[in-house]
Amino acid sequence: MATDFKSIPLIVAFHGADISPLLANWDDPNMAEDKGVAEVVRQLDQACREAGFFYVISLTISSASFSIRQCIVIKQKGHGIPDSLVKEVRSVTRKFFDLPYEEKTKIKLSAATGYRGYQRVGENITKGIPDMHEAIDCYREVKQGMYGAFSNPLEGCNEWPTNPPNFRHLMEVYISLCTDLSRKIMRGIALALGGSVDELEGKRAGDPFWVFRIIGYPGVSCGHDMANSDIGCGAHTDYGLLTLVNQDDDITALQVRNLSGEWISAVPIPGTFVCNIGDMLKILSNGLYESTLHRVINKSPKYRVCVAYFYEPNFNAAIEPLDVCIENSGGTKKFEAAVYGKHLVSKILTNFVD
Ligand SMILES: O=C(O)CCC(=O)C(=O)O
Repeated sequence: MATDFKSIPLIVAFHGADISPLLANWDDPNMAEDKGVAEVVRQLDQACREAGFFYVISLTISSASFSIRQCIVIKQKGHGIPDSLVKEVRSVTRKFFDLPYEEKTKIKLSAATGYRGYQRVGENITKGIPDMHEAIDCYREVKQGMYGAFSNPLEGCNEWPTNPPNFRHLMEVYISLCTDLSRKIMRGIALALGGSVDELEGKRAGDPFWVFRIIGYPGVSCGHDMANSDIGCGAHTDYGLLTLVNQDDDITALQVRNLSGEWISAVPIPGTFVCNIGDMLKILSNGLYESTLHRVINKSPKYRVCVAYFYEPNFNAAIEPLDVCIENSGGTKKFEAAVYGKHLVSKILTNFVD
């Protein structure tokens, strides 16, 4: 259950002041015994219990401009996602959304494309209300008949634009690095929950699905004819395990709801990802961790870009509370098993205007 947090925690594990112990030891079955890893795990646990949101940093501490006391730092040494790539991903995104509508809609999302591709402003809806954003939605490939009938709506390959020319390659490299980083963070979270280091692998998330949203939010001065609402993305929780948000450095728009119902801004911290946990991790943790409600309101006159990577369980995994989490939360199982792919498809089928 989330608390009345007033800011999003930034993880600072003082063993070299970063999460490099976790990244360096991720494939060591005894990594829990490393002091640096233990400190990162402690901070991940606290952040997931208190807020369900935290920042991880991909820069060296000296180049980051924020107060260390506010945050959780995951500094990456070697295995990380270069800051230049993180920025380039936002830059090509901006170039794509700058194109004329006729160009963008060449890769239009529809039921026939497996809900993959471009959607114009107002086409995505949250709880029935149009969102003031445009986006390209991508999913890990689902081949015909791969998981049975329930996955039919998502069958297909992604719709990539040919303009900007390097778009697809860049995004695919980025997705692969996000998958790698998320897997390592999830090993820390598995330990934080009191499980074994590979608790969230194998039949649960050993073959992780992913969702990828490339999003643009018009600024308030854009005069967009659909801008009859200021809600860029309505209040929602994420569906899977862990989200990595790569947001513009100079616009504060993402807000997270605390226990009292106050909206707390996830103020951009250059060189960081905002991370948050999703519905499947809430179930696995038997509610010890919250998939916290969040929304986006771009009050800036500037166009805002965000690229969100979602690390998910195996598509057909039946996700239910871990025994250790049932024990640690009073002994009662609070959630029935949910098949991740069914949860995802049910959400996608209600996310778009007809
Ligand atoms: O734009 C953002 O900062 C977050 C987007 C988001 O919450 C989502 O796509 O689920």
